[in-house]
Amino acid sequence: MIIKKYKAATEKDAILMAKEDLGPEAVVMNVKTTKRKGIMKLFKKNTVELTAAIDDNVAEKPAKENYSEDAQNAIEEKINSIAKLLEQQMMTVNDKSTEPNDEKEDSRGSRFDAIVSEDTKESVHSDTKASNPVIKNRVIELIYNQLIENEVNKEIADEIIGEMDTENNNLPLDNILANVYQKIVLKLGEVKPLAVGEKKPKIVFFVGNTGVGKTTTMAKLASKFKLEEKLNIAMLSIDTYRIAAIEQIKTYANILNTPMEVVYTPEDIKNYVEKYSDCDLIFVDTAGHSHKNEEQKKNLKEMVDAVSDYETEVFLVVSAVVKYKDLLDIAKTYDKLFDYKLIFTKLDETRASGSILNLKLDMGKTLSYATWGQNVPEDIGIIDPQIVAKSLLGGAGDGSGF
Ligand SMILES: Nc1nc2c(ncn2[C@@H]2O[C@H](COP(=O)(O)OP(=O)(O)O)[C@@H](O)[C@H]2O)c(=O)[nH]1
Ligand SMILES: [Mg+2]
Repeated sequence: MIIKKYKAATEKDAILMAKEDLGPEAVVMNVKTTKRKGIMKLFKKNTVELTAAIDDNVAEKPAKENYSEDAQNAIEEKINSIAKLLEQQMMTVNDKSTEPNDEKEDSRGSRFDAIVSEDTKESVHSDTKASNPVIKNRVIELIYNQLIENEVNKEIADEIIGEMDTENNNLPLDNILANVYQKIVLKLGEVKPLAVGEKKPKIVFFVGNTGVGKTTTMAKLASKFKLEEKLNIAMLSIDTYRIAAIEQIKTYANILNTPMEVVYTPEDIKNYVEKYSDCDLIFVDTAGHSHKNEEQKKNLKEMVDAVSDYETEVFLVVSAVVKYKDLLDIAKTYDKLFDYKLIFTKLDETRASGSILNLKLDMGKTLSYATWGQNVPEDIGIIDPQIVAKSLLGGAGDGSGF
């Protein structure tokens, strides 16, 4: 694993620097903007500090050379928060308090104290007769259990842990944590939010099963792009199965003061896209139906194909609450129709965010947004692989902040 920091005037420049240095496979892990305050604003521009990483297998240079002090500090910070979570885990594990052991110090100088509490440390030491390899395995086992607890598929958890050098007795504990954390971040890959097209208009479809939050998510994004980015937006609805569905989208369109039309046929969608071709984005809400209904799937594909002359983007909206087997089934079904990016909804209703990692790895699709509530437009954000990784290692509370 190579982790490096880059400073530039803009995020784009920093990404370019990282990709030039580490290669195209480099993954952005963190972006920090330093805003100049007061009179300094006049003299110095804001700077962006970007942390990027690349897997050893992909990188050409050995990791150690590139492990800058800065980057190490950044990992330290993150590990501290993960360590706290692990500490809680340790506390609950197998609290067999036996005689305290004299040999408390870890000769390798690892940050064991930061990872486990004094009590647990003693109980683990006495459990294992101060045998360091066992302690390390115990930590790895805890991390593994945590991944499984958060519903990461067993094969994926095995892969993450299996890639680690568990035999190496000299591996400091914080390295183990940093390693797992980085592996997860890299596996989640580059996250791509919605962006305007090269030409106007770009047509953005929201597809997915009934009740997953397509309309709400579309309203959240429409609101952000209209109010924050001041873009021209139109809304179409092909959800003609329910009167209420059209009313719902009409309400949002009214609030946002955007045009809204109901589409019944592929011919309709073509005409409306033509009509609103001066818009930056045309959002299309689709009917919530079962992914097993062949007729509905055919109709949906016809609608998307009808505007294939334009730049289009499809978001598959999936609920994080749905059990993984069904999610995979849904994702595979839509994959046969068109390419898509993934939006996960209802992260506020589940503590387990494993399906984000599972679906990413099983389908190889790009992740984009996560939503964590019914409030429009607040409860939405671009998926942050760091937060997902942290939540998989310990839990990110109510799901907000993804
Ligand atoms: N808790 C929670 N509820 C949500 C979220 N997104 C949408 N909902 C709710 O889920 C229900 C169905 O949403 P809707 O957008 O109509 O789903 P659609 O059928 O896919 O269009 C509504 O009550 C929404 O308020 C979310 O992120 N968290
Ligand atoms: Mg809907």
